[in-house]
Amino acid sequence: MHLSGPLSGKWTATSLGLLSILSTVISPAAAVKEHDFKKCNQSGFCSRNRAYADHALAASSWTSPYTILPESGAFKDGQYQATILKTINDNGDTVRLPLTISFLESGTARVTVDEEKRQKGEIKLRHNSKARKERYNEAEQWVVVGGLELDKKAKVDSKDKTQFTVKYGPTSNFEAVVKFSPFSIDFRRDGASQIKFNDQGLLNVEHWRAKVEKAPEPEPEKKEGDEENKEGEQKDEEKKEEPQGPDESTFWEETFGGNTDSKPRGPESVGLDISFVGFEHVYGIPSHASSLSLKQTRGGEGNYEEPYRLYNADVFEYILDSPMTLYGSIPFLQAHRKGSSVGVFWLNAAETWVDVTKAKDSKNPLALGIGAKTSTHTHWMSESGLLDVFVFLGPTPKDLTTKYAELTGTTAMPQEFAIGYHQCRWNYVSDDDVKDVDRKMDKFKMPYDVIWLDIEYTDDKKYFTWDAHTFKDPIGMGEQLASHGRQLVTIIDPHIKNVENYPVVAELKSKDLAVKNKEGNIFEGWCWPGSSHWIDAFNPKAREWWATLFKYTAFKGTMENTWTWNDMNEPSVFNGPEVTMPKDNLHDGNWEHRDVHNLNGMTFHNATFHALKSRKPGELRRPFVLTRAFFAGSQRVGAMWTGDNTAEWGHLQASIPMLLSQGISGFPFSGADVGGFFGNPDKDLLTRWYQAGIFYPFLRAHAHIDARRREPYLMGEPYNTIIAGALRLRYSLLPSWYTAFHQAHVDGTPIIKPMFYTHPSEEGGLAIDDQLFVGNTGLLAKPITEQGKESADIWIPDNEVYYDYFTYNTVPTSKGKTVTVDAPLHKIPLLMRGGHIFARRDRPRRSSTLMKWDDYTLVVTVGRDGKHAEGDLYVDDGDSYDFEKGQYINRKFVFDGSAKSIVSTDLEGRDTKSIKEGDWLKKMKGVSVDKIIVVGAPSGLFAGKKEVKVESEGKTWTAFVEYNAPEGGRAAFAVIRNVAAPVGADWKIDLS
Ligand code: NBV
Repeated sequence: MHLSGPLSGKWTATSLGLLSILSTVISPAAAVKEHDFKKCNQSGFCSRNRAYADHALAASSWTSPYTILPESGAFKDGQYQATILKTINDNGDTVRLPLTISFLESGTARVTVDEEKRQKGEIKLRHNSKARKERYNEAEQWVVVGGLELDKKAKVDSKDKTQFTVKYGPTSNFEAVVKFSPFSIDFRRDGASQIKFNDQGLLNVEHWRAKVEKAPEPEPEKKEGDEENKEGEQKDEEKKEEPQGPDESTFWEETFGGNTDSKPRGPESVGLDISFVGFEHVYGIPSHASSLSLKQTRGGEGNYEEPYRLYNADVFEYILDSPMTLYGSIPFLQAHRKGSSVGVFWLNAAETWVDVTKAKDSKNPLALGIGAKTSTHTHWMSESGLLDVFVFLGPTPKDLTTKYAELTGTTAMPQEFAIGYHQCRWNYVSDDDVKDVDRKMDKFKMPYDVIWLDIEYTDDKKYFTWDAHTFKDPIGMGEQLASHGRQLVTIIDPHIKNVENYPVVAELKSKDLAVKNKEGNIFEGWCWPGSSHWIDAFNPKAREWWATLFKYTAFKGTMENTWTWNDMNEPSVFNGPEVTMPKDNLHDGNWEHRDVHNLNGMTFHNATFHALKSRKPGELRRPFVLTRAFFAGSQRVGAMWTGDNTAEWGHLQASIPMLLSQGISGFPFSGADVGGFFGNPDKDLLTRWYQAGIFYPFLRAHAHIDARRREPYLMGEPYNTIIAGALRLRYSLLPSWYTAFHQAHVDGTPIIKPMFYTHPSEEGGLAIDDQLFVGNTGLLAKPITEQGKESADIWIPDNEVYYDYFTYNTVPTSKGKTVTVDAPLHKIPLLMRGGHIFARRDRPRRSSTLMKWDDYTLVVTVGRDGKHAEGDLYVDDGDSYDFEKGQYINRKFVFDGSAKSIVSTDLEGRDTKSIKEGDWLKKMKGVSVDKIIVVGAPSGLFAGKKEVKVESEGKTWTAFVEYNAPEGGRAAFAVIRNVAAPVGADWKIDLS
């Protein structure tokens, strides 16, 4: 039992007093397995919506009861507003649902369906709840940061009694065909349908209603033999006889695992079918331990039985290959086929499930499916809130990530150290322990930037305090780390220990800043500290107060190199339903937790991000905060990791598609615990995990408190050397990683990219999710994730030339083929695609900070034509916000075989000389591109050459060339040394 660790570990007298209570309360959490989380049929609204779908799809003639009242509609300035009438019974009674379709300048369309506010008194909440009565409509305030300008050029192109068509989009080649009855929308690009809403008639807005107290049903007469088949068959029989209509048993109350959810507003879910016409692959909606290309969810061979679930939860020992929910959610889904990428963003923060099915469309029944295209049908179901969906019509994967980023924001530009290696475990037990690990990493020449402290550093799980016995001198510890440019991260969770003499909880209570229970009193639940309260980070006052706690003067023992880890912010509540908060809890503004659950983690992460920004007046540094729970928009405030994985090969394997999915879903600053959190990896597994981990945008090793110590230097030889080599490879490539982060920051481009993203026209790559490209470097990695495997089969997406990263061997390839690359334990399968230039810093150092002023090496991989390669490099001070004021270097490098040159220019065409240089830019004048390695060097340009001329800023000088002719399978390569070209300036190398 894993929880025995922290309990048996280090408990003081007071906490031991809690122990017996705690162990009974938290033991359910300790045993969390699949069955501790709801299946769709255990969630009232999910099963009602699925039943609705079954009914609609089975009926020979199903008509969706939603109709636009045409006379209610008006189109103005890029927006259509109307009322949808939902017929709710055979008498023809209706409810009114305001509909807004907005066409945005970016070419994105937005469809919002609300429910008309009732007259005061018409709807009474049950239980006298204080919950708000309208549908939750504030998700936008948390998630959307731009891109909402209406497209005034969008116009109604045609209209008749049954439908109208709006033409919109940057080149007016997008159309929305809106049908009145039943209501549906067909989104088309260049005249061809791409996405359809309510085509299957599954739109379902569970309108608010008053609870009708039914007289108890008379007990059915008992007959002999009834007992045996009571549970199963008889219930099924009853169901069959039931009159049509939803199962009302969970309308007003719902119980799961002994917890009852009082549902003061009754049923209020929203559901909609969204079809992707002619698309066989859909991706996204993380986080799930599943493949990148989503599976079908309605059963059948190889398919899931359950919908993908999005309900942020602390899933203990999560299982693989499952649509089960995990710690964070992003309801952004993309569909892709050759020639088209489209997507939808379902902006709803309540519990959400998504069914995915695929079907062949055949217009001609005699065609027997021959030549038919496969379409993917998705069915979205959320428990409450608005129906609010953004539609992206592509046509490329990059268009989708860019437009999505316009709405939800991009990755915050990280501290440069944050993309180095992070050394974590639960727990480093004392400041001496931390200092010792720090020294040993140096001794074994393993670079690292950050060491982490988990919950045991605190005084009895009281955040913002230190255990005075084990962490006697946190500042001394911080200073040792700082002396070689290293950082410390301390964990701060959202549960605040409910105990006497703890000023933090006293203030939380006295200032009334905590989450409330359904009665409106402070919510009390159980977590690591025992009895706890939760800060309500939805409340602006709570966020202001939170910021005061992080000031260096308040959180004593922290300093400029201390940063933060937010765990358990789903939120994890050990004695709560599904290990989280009761849905009828109340947040700021009296919104029910049900409405905002998936946003909760982000609000806490956001509060910490802003708190770190205001630790000291005048200090303007980029914060680093890691979060476990997240939602769309979390990318703006930090990094995430995939939670508590296990030290098994399967988990190593699963990490790659999970992180690729994060990347295409707008939150690329992501990682998985290297080594696996639970259990003990053997040395081969740990080594392979490091070799894979160096391709995670966020690279952190972590281990459970019960796991054996596994700092990489403890592995012995040859493992130590191999792991050190992998870490050094990451460090030498940091300039390229940072450049990729900058791209993500600018426009939402993923940092690591799956094949469908880089090669959208190659059908063979659409389902591949075990290899990746790093940024724009052309580096193609396929980490080994299987035990004992000593080679990798890499799928080649195009007809470019590919070189082995380490040997410069040209791999025999052609488009669509798989090449087998040798990968004994010490070797990482890593190829370089021809046609790229990427930057490295080759001098091994202890931390990224110490590499700050090192010169650069450029690697030029000459393309198959022997003539061309290009790439870029972004550099800034890696710490402040001065980059927002032009204090950065952004270069474009071009190797041109015809012009016989390698040239560096400003990527944005800025006149760099006119930029007023701050200290950092001034100092960067002394930093050069000093070495250039040209792989695939054309002999015509390099053979026999000893020197080349370098010109920059009116001066010329000589650099030295060493040419190596091809040998065996190895490509020709040239090394140009002593280039001494200032990295921030224009320069040219003349190869003539
Ligand atoms: O704080 C302890 C752990 C932490 O190490 C881990 O990374 C988190 O995902 N935390 C969860 C709480 C308990 C885990 C069983």
